[in-house]
Amino acid sequence: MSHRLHDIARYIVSPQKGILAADESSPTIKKRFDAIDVESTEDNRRAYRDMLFTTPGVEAFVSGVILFDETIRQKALDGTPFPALLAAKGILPGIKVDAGAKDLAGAPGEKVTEGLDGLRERLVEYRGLGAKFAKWRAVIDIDTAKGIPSDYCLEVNAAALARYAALCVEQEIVPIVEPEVLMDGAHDIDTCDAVTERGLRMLFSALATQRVPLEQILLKPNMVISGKKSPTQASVSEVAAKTIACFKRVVPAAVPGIVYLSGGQTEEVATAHLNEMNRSGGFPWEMSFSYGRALQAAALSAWRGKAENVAAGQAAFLHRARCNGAARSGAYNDAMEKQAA
Ligand code: 5MM
Repeated sequence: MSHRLHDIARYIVSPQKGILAADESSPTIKKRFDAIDVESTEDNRRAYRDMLFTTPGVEAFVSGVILFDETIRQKALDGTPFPALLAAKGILPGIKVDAGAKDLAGAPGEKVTEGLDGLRERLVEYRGLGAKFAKWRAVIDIDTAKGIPSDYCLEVNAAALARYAALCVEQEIVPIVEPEVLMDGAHDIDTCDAVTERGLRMLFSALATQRVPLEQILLKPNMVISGKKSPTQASVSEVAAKTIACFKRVVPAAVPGIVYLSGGQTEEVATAHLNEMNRSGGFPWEMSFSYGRALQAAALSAWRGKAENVAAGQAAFLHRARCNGAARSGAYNDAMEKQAA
């Protein structure tokens, strides 16, 4: 077993720390910038990421950042390549290596993530650029009326995630394995629970078939949560209890850490859920965060593309990172939000 990969995975889930997912692809970052009326130019994208990555003190709560292909090649405003700037702060650079979710043939309404062709060669290049870990995201929708997700969709996505993970391990890069069950629908929390369990069973079976050492990966799942349009919204304690119970049924204890995605939860709710899980305890993995929107939303609106707002954007980002750092040990509370306000 590569102790190096296990050590990197363990480092990423160090106490108080988690991951900033800043790997928005070009269409996604455009959507985020449109919302604050900022044009999505290469320079603006660089300035935004520069603001996040140079936030003083954020390294106390962020152990890794997932970058997009463009960003891993960019330099900070002071000329330092972003991976080197992050590494100097003790933050590991990571890279999104999937090519996005595309329509799945023969399965209307379902997706499969592409990007396996040439992946070995791309991993070699990314390792040379400083990447210590990678990320691949499968997107699973729920539409019970249409029988979605099908076993077919879950199986092909699990197989692709496992092939990606095996290649990462071969190339000495920690794979973050992200099977995301979307929270967009009107389904209740028990439906999310059942789909998440079904998907994870297939995923861990595929990982075993493809000889992926579980000690060397991190799992980045959705929480077990009510669909956004569901009339019944589960409480924080129900989400925490059902998420822990679901993962205990299907995620082997050899996996060093579970780093949740936020998936469209508000910033405070995503923090509260993580906090409640860690407060409850009783599971064998580190439970941490790999949030995109739930770490960036306030920072984006404070920044609005203006250099004079950089300090405000950084303060907003540091605040969210600190709250999630506290949630790693169940120490987050309302007072932290009130103090910052
Ligand atoms: C930051 O968003 C990531 C990239 O999304 P696209 O490939 O669609 O541009 C995304 O994969 C992200 O890493 C995860 O979904 C977690 O982000 P959220 O916002 O759900 O915490």
